[in-house]
Amino acid sequence: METHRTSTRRITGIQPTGHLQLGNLLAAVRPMVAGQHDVHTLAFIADQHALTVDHDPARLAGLTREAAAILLAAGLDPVRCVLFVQSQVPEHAVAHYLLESTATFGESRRMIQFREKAGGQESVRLSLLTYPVLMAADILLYAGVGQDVEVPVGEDQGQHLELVRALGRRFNRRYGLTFALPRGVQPGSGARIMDLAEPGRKMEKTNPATAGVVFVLDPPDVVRRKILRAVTDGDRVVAYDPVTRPGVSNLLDILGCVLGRSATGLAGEYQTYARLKADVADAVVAVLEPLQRRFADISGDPAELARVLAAGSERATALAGPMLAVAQQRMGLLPVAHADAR
Ligand code: AQP
Repeated sequence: METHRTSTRRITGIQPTGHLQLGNLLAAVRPMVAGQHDVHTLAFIADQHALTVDHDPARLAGLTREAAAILLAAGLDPVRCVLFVQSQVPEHAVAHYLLESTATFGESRRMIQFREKAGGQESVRLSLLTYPVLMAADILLYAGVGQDVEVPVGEDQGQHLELVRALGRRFNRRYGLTFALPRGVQPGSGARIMDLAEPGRKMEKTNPATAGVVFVLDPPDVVRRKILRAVTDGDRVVAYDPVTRPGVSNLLDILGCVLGRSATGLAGEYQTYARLKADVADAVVAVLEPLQRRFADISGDPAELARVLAAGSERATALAGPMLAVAQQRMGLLPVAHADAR
């Protein structure tokens, strides 16, 4: 049995909607790896969340394996942590239905991300509306009474976490105390990595304009080129101010995240944008190159990767199964029966 400094559980999901990018790595994956000795870490590839928009099935399967291999290559220890693929633990989908029967249409429709992604389109998948409820299932299945559960959330996920807490609270009130309410925590340094070509928007794996997105598996020369061409501004003084100087501040944030230093402190050390960009490129390549070598080894052995994920889903099922059974029984559903049971 692995021991950790605290009994806290930390739950993080990564959606395989595209190739993982630098923002995912610096703000989600690296802090997860750094914290794995302190807290019980549950990390899953949220492949069902990627079904909420039109997708190519073969690509989704490939991106799911790729994301898992990147987590391992970044240093996630699958013995110390529970690493699994969401759809391989069917308890998530079953608990999703139970919680859908707790949630209301009105509160799901009010989610900002739904309004943004649905954006007035006629044909929107129902799962896009209900995916924050699946997120509630992803978390509450591991949040038994008395359990301390934390969820790293970026600022755009805050509203979803509030919904998770509201549904847990409502379930407890209606059916009896069943779930602990999770806490939201700031992931890593809290820095939001912005697009290098459009520093007014977040770096995103699904952005079709890839010039400003550094993908974790981009070759080093591509990484350098994207960083050296990052949009800054006409002001020649290196200073940290994300509001008025988003481009240069983003470069300082990236460097700060990689080196574990404050972006403001780093600003004082640079006289020119060229020097800053060169150092950011070197620092990012120094993180990505060894990760990419480990990734090549891991993805070169798909049978072993499948075995690691199968072991992870067994461990997740051992935690989620009893929790689901309690929730079902509290709602008045009969326990799963076996014909040969006497
Ligand atoms: N640019 C970013 N800066 C800081 N953190 C980021 N995250 C994502 N982009 C940035 C964090 O990465 C974690 C996993 O994200 P996700 O896969 O669940 O989905 P996301 O937040 O929607 O990530 P993307 O890359 O922006 O994907 P798409 O394009 O699908 O929307 C989360 O902790 C997230 O905050």
